[in-house]
Amino acid sequence: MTITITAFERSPDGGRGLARDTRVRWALEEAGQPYEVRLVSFPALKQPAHLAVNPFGQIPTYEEEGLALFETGSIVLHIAQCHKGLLPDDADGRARAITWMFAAVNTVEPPILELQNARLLEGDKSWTAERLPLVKDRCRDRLKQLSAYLGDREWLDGAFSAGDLMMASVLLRLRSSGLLDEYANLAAYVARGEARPAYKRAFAAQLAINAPK
Ligand code: GTB
Repeated sequence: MTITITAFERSPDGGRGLARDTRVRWALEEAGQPYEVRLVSFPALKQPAHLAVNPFGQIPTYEEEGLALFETGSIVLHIAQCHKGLLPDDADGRARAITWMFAAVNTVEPPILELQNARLLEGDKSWTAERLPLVKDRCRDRLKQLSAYLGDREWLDGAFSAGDLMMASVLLRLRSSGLLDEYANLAAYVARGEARPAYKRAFAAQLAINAPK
Protein backbone atom coordinates (compact mmCIF):
# COMPACT_ATOMS: atom_id res chain seq x y z
CA MET A 1 0.00 0.00 0.00
CA THR A 2 1.64 3.25 -1.15
CA ILE A 3 0.57 6.54 0.37
CA THR A 4 0.98 9.53 -1.93
CA ILE A 5 0.45 13.10 -0.81
CA THR A 6 0.66 16.32 -2.80
CA ALA A 7 2.72 19.39 -1.97
CA PHE A 8 3.71 22.62 -3.70
CA GLU A 9 6.34 22.22 -6.37
CA ARG A 10 7.69 25.48 -4.95
CA SER A 11 6.18 26.68 -1.69
CA PRO A 12 5.74 30.45 -1.32
CA ASP A 13 7.26 30.24 2.17
CA GLY A 14 10.51 28.83 0.79
CA GLY A 15 10.10 25.72 2.93
CA ARG A 16 9.56 27.20 6.38
CA GLY A 17 6.94 24.55 7.08
CA LEU A 18 3.95 26.87 6.74
CA ALA A 19 2.20 25.11 3.88
CA ARG A 20 -0.27 22.52 5.04
CA ASP A 21 1.48 19.45 3.67
CA THR A 22 3.80 19.74 6.70
CA ARG A 23 1.06 18.65 9.11
CA VAL A 24 0.22 15.63 6.97
CA ARG A 25 3.90 14.70 6.69
CA TRP A 26 4.19 15.12 10.48
CA ALA A 27 1.25 12.76 11.09
CA LEU A 28 2.72 10.15 8.73
CA GLU A 29 6.08 10.43 10.48
CA GLU A 30 4.47 10.06 13.92
CA ALA A 31 2.64 6.98 12.61
CA GLY A 32 5.81 5.55 11.09
CA GLN A 33 4.27 5.38 7.61
CA PRO A 34 6.42 5.87 4.51
CA TYR A 35 4.93 8.07 1.83
CA GLU A 36 5.58 9.49 -1.57
CA VAL A 37 5.07 13.10 -2.61
CA ARG A 38 3.67 14.34 -5.90
CA LEU A 39 4.74 17.94 -6.41
CA VAL A 40 2.17 20.19 -8.03
CA SER A 41 2.59 23.62 -9.63
CA PHE A 42 0.07 26.39 -8.96
CA PRO A 43 -1.46 26.14 -12.45
CA ALA A 44 -1.71 22.35 -12.16
CA LEU A 45 -3.74 22.72 -8.92
CA LYS A 46 -6.61 24.06 -11.00
CA GLN A 47 -6.42 21.41 -13.73
CA PRO A 48 -8.91 18.53 -13.93
CA ALA A 49 -6.41 15.90 -12.78
CA HIS A 50 -5.89 17.63 -9.44
CA LEU A 51 -9.48 18.87 -9.12
CA ALA A 52 -10.56 15.24 -9.32
CA VAL A 53 -8.79 14.69 -5.99
CA ASN A 54 -9.45 18.09 -4.40
CA PRO A 55 -12.37 20.03 -5.91
CA PHE A 56 -11.01 23.22 -4.32
CA GLY A 57 -7.74 22.98 -6.20
CA GLN A 58 -5.47 22.96 -3.15
CA ILE A 59 -2.72 20.92 -1.54
CA PRO A 60 -2.32 18.69 0.33
CA THR A 61 -4.17 15.63 -0.85
CA TYR A 62 -3.78 12.03 0.27
CA GLU A 63 -4.11 8.94 -1.89
CA GLU A 64 -3.87 5.33 -0.87
CA GLU A 65 -5.20 2.42 -2.93
CA GLY A 66 -8.71 3.47 -3.98
CA LEU A 67 -9.01 6.22 -1.36
CA ALA A 68 -8.45 9.90 -2.16
CA LEU A 69 -8.78 12.53 0.57
CA PHE A 70 -8.37 16.28 0.92
CA GLU A 71 -8.62 18.62 3.96
CA THR A 72 -5.79 18.27 6.44
CA GLY A 73 -8.13 17.66 9.37
CA SER A 74 -9.68 14.70 7.61
CA ILE A 75 -6.34 13.38 6.36
CA VAL A 76 -4.69 13.55 9.78
CA LEU A 77 -7.72 11.93 11.40
CA HIS A 78 -7.62 9.12 8.85
CA ILE A 79 -3.92 8.52 9.52
CA ALA A 80 -4.54 8.64 13.28
CA GLN A 81 -7.39 6.16 13.04
CA CYS A 82 -5.47 3.70 10.87
CA HIS A 83 -2.19 3.67 12.82
CA LYS A 84 -1.03 3.74 16.39
CA GLY A 85 0.55 6.77 18.02
CA LEU A 86 -1.79 9.68 17.41
CA LEU A 87 -4.97 8.83 19.31
CA PRO A 88 -5.53 7.37 22.78
CA ASP A 89 -6.82 3.81 23.03
CA ASP A 90 -9.86 4.64 25.15
CA ALA A 91 -13.00 5.90 23.41
CA ASP A 92 -13.44 9.00 25.58
CA GLY A 93 -9.79 10.00 25.16
CA ARG A 94 -10.10 9.57 21.37
CA ALA A 95 -13.22 11.72 21.32
CA ARG A 96 -11.45 14.45 23.29
CA ALA A 97 -8.39 14.35 21.01
CA ILE A 98 -10.65 14.65 17.95
CA THR A 99 -12.42 17.55 19.65
CA TRP A 100 -9.06 19.34 19.88
CA MET A 101 -8.42 18.65 16.19
CA PHE A 102 -11.71 20.37 15.35
CA ALA A 103 -10.94 23.20 17.77
CA ALA A 104 -7.64 23.76 15.99
CA VAL A 105 -9.09 24.05 12.50
CA ASN A 106 -12.54 25.43 13.34
CA THR A 107 -11.97 27.79 16.25
CA VAL A 108 -8.29 28.75 16.44
CA GLU A 109 -7.21 28.70 12.80
CA PRO A 110 -9.86 31.09 11.30
CA PRO A 111 -8.61 34.30 12.99
CA ILE A 112 -5.02 33.26 12.24
CA LEU A 113 -5.92 32.88 8.56
CA GLU A 114 -7.66 36.22 8.63
CA LEU A 115 -4.48 37.81 9.98
CA GLN A 116 -2.36 36.07 7.38
CA ASN A 117 -4.65 37.27 4.60
CA ALA A 118 -4.70 40.81 6.01
CA ARG A 119 -0.90 40.91 6.05
CA LEU A 120 -0.09 39.06 2.84
CA LEU A 121 -3.01 39.63 0.50
CA GLU A 122 -4.38 42.96 1.71
CA GLY A 123 -1.22 44.62 2.98
CA ASP A 124 -1.32 47.23 0.23
CA LYS A 125 -4.92 48.34 0.86
CA SER A 126 -5.54 51.77 2.36
CA TRP A 127 -7.69 50.32 5.15
CA THR A 128 -5.33 47.56 6.27
CA ALA A 129 -3.46 49.65 8.87
CA GLU A 130 -6.74 50.48 10.54
CA ARG A 131 -8.09 46.93 10.35
CA LEU A 132 -4.97 45.03 11.41
CA PRO A 133 -5.27 45.77 15.16
CA LEU A 134 -8.82 44.35 15.13
CA VAL A 135 -7.71 41.20 13.37
CA LYS A 136 -4.79 40.79 15.76
CA ASP A 137 -7.10 41.18 18.74
CA ARG A 138 -9.34 38.43 17.37
CA CYS A 139 -6.29 36.17 17.37
CA ARG A 140 -5.41 37.28 20.89
CA ASP A 141 -8.91 36.40 22.12
CA ARG A 142 -8.41 32.79 21.07
CA LEU A 143 -4.79 32.63 22.22
CA LYS A 144 -5.70 33.96 25.63
CA GLN A 145 -8.42 31.33 26.04
CA LEU A 146 -6.18 28.53 24.82
CA SER A 147 -3.31 29.72 27.00
CA ALA A 148 -5.57 29.77 30.07
CA TYR A 149 -6.72 26.23 29.32
CA LEU A 150 -3.25 24.88 28.62
CA GLY A 151 -1.75 26.35 31.79
CA ASP A 152 1.31 24.27 32.61
CA ARG A 153 0.08 21.13 30.83
CA GLU A 154 2.59 19.57 28.46
CA TRP A 155 -0.09 18.65 25.89
CA LEU A 156 -3.77 19.46 25.58
CA ASP A 157 -5.16 16.25 27.05
CA GLY A 158 -2.67 13.79 28.50
CA ALA A 159 -0.20 12.32 26.03
CA PHE A 160 0.64 13.97 22.68
CA SER A 161 -2.13 13.32 20.17
CA ALA A 162 -3.41 14.33 16.76
CA GLY A 163 -5.15 17.18 18.61
CA ASP A 164 -1.75 18.59 19.58
CA LEU A 165 -0.37 17.98 16.10
CA MET A 166 -3.14 20.05 14.56
CA MET A 167 -3.11 22.75 17.23
CA ALA A 168 0.67 23.24 17.12
CA SER A 169 0.56 23.27 13.30
CA VAL A 170 -2.05 26.02 13.38
CA LEU A 171 -0.27 28.08 16.03
CA LEU A 172 3.18 27.99 14.51
CA ARG A 173 1.87 29.98 11.55
CA LEU A 174 1.54 32.92 13.95
CA ARG A 175 5.18 33.08 14.89
CA SER A 176 6.21 35.71 12.37
CA SER A 177 3.49 38.05 13.68
CA GLY A 178 5.02 38.08 17.18
CA LEU A 179 1.63 37.16 18.71
CA LEU A 180 2.64 33.66 19.72
CA ASP A 181 5.43 35.03 21.90
CA GLU A 182 2.90 37.06 23.87
CA TYR A 183 1.78 33.76 25.41
CA ALA A 184 4.84 32.03 26.84
CA ASN A 185 3.12 28.72 27.52
CA LEU A 186 1.78 28.54 23.95
CA ALA A 187 5.17 29.41 22.49
CA ALA A 188 6.71 26.64 24.62
CA TYR A 189 3.95 24.23 23.58
CA VAL A 190 4.63 24.84 19.89
CA ALA A 191 8.38 24.48 20.51
CA ARG A 192 7.72 21.09 22.17
CA GLY A 193 5.83 20.02 19.06
CA GLU A 194 8.61 21.19 16.77
CA ALA A 195 11.18 19.36 18.90
CA ARG A 196 9.56 15.99 18.22
CA PRO A 197 11.70 13.86 15.92
CA ALA A 198 8.71 13.19 13.66
CA TYR A 199 8.14 16.92 13.18
CA LYS A 200 11.81 17.46 12.43
CA ARG A 201 11.74 14.76 9.74
CA ALA A 202 8.58 16.24 8.22
CA PHE A 203 10.04 19.74 8.22
CA ALA A 204 13.33 18.59 6.71
CA ALA A 205 11.55 16.69 3.95
CA GLN A 206 9.54 19.70 2.79
CA LEU A 207 12.51 22.03 3.19
CA ALA A 208 14.59 19.77 0.97
CA ILE A 209 12.13 20.38 -1.87
CA ASN A 210 12.10 24.13 -1.40
CA ALA A 211 15.70 24.89 -0.55
CA PRO A 212 17.39 26.96 -3.26
CA LYS A 213 19.19 24.70 -5.71
N1 GTB B 1 -8.73 23.69 4.58
C1 GTB B 1 -7.72 23.16 3.70
C2 GTB B 1 -6.88 22.11 4.42
O1 GTB B 1 -6.74 22.20 5.64
O2 GTB B 1 -6.40 21.17 3.77
C3 GTB B 1 -6.86 24.33 3.21
C4 GTB B 1 -5.80 23.90 2.23
C5 GTB B 1 -5.00 25.08 1.75
O3 GTB B 1 -5.23 26.24 2.17
N2 GTB B 1 -4.03 24.80 0.87
C6 GTB B 1 -3.22 25.87 0.34
C7 GTB B 1 -3.29 25.87 -1.18
O4 GTB B 1 -3.27 24.85 -1.81
C8 GTB B 1 -1.77 25.61 0.74
S1 GTB B 1 -1.54 25.73 2.50
N3 GTB B 1 -3.35 27.06 -1.77
C9 GTB B 1 -3.35 27.24 -3.19
C10 GTB B 1 -4.65 27.72 -3.71
O5 GTB B 1 -5.63 27.82 -2.93
O6 GTB B 1 -4.69 28.02 -4.90
C11 GTB B 1 -1.78 27.53 2.71
C12 GTB B 1 -0.46 28.22 2.70
C13 GTB B 1 0.18 28.51 1.55
C14 GTB B 1 1.39 29.16 1.58
C15 GTB B 1 1.94 29.54 2.79
N4 GTB B 1 3.16 30.22 2.82
O7 GTB B 1 3.85 30.26 1.83
O8 GTB B 1 3.54 30.76 3.85
C16 GTB B 1 1.29 29.21 3.95
C17 GTB B 1 0.09 28.54 3.90
